Amino acid sequence: MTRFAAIADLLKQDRPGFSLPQQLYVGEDAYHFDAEVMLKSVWLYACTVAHVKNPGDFYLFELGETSAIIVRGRDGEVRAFHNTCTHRGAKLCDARTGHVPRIMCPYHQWTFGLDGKLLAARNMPPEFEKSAYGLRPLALENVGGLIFVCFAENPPPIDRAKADIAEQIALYDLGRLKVAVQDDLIEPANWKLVMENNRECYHCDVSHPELLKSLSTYGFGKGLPEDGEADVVDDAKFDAMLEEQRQRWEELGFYRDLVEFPDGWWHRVARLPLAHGAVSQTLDGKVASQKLIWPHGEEPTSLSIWTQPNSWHHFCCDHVVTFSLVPLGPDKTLLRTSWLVHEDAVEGVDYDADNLAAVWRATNKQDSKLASLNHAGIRGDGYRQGMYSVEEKLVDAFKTFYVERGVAALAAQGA
Ligand code: 3BY
Ligand code: FES
Ligand code: FE
Repeated sequence: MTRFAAIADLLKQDRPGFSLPQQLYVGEDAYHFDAEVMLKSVWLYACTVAHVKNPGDFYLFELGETSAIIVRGRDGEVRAFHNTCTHRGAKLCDARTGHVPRIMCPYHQWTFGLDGKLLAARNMPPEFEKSAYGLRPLALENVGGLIFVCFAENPPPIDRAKADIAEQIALYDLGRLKVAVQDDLIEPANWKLVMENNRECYHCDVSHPELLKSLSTYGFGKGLPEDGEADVVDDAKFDAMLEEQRQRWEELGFYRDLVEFPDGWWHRVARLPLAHGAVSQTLDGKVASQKLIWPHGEEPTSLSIWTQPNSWHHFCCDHVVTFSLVPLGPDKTLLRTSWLVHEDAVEGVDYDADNLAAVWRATNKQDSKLASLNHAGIRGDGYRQGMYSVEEKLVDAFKTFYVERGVAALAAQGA
């Protein structure tokens, strides 16, 4: 009987097209399973290259009790290491981000290079081999500037996702951007409910007035709102408009077909028209930063990427907004949102930080409330697995990914 035998039973109760059994959302064991087993078996989105822009910049990515240091080396490479000293195990970095010339343990000052090599350890016996005590590396992939890490010894393949994502975001050149604003929002809901909420716009009309000024809900089962019209237009009209847009994108050389969670993979990549003629995801639809990051001028479309199981990203012509999520407890989730602008953009001159963040700051708050209500309702005796609408097929895709990877991770553990 493994520690998570009860979880295995719950995973078996999954029904295609329906939400999960209660205890997978609210149970203490499910949280431990997610943080210690399931999420450690897959690639997780941590940050962008702009979060560790210069050699010596580091960024912590933490899941449960495990902490990773993501650090840029002198050679420009971004690497990840366990945030645990190879002497007696002290946590090396406590600060969430920072800049260091090398990594020095606060306990007995063992000192490591930015490439993880042990450089100095005082008074060790003669047989001690420094080369055997470098920091323990973690799998890291730089996907066109988006940094993914995996806590597994044998990470799943990532090549298809790299090909689909890296090529499409190359034009936005994340290496030239800087993090202008970063918000940490702790949501009182299970992380899977925060993710499910992100994967549908069934709730958008009523809850997201700010977001709907620019976001097209097409791709979530609805048409594109047009100026002065109601939010939903018929599919044929939308498809014709999309076709016209696509021809223009193709001529500019940046159109690729929608990539929608290809079999066995975990990413969705979509260029979508913005609504109401907006050129950025802002309150007034205008650019938030005057220094564009996109080579073709103001652009009424955005490129969006959603990855299982913990991220989504929107690329506009003037800024990028990127979201990384980790569970902190059964009913506690950290959503970190970062807004990136051109590295030369000057705050107060080229952009106003509050204006840049306004749409998604409001949207995150609204979604947090919805996810917490979702969690609260599921906790009660009245909850039964509920049927997803046709506008929630991407919720089902997330949930199915969770169940399949959960089952596989349990099987691998038993082996
Ligand atoms: O745009 C997003 O990332 C998600 C998808 C639909 C609703 N939403 C806010
Ligand atoms: Fe790090 Fe001793 S635990 S130097
Ligand atoms: Fe929402």
